[in-house]
Amino acid sequence: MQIYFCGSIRGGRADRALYERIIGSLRLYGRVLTEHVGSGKISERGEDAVKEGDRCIHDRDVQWLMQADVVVAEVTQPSLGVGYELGRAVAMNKKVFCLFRPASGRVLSAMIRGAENGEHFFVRDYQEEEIEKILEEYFTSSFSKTPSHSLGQPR
Ligand code: 6IA
Repeated sequence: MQIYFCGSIRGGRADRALYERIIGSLRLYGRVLTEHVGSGKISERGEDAVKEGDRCIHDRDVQWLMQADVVVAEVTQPSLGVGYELGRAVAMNKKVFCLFRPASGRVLSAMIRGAENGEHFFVRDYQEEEIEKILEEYFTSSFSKTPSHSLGQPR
């Protein structure tokens, strides 16, 4: 199973450590294509991207999105890039699972909350402590997949 994880980069890195935790859990279900989203080396200023160029980043990410079996997004920190990825994922008919923390005090965009359709696109409100359980419930109900600790290796 190939998993595309979305989280804010230039939109702000306040939740980076949580992204790393989510990526660690997602590895129990398959290969995470976008592990860099949780990396402490990537700042929101994005100076490191200059070498590669934004077009390369965009094109590579869209390729990975096409390959993905499922898209999981932490959407609490608003990010244009994450919103764009979700829109592209819907257009590709991908299964999408969005995670939002109401305790942040934010209100999720209607374009994400309102995209929920009970079929391919789900939005789940959660608290940080329950993340592992919520991912397990999602992967079990949508893919009949239980966590496999032998898969839990970085790429
Ligand atoms: O607008 P944002 O930067 O917050 O968009 C974040 C989303 O876009 C993430 O889910 C990533 O999949 C994707 N994305 C944005 N920037 C990059 C990137 N830059 N590398 C890979 N994916 C990216 C290189 C890091 C750079 C900012 C230092």
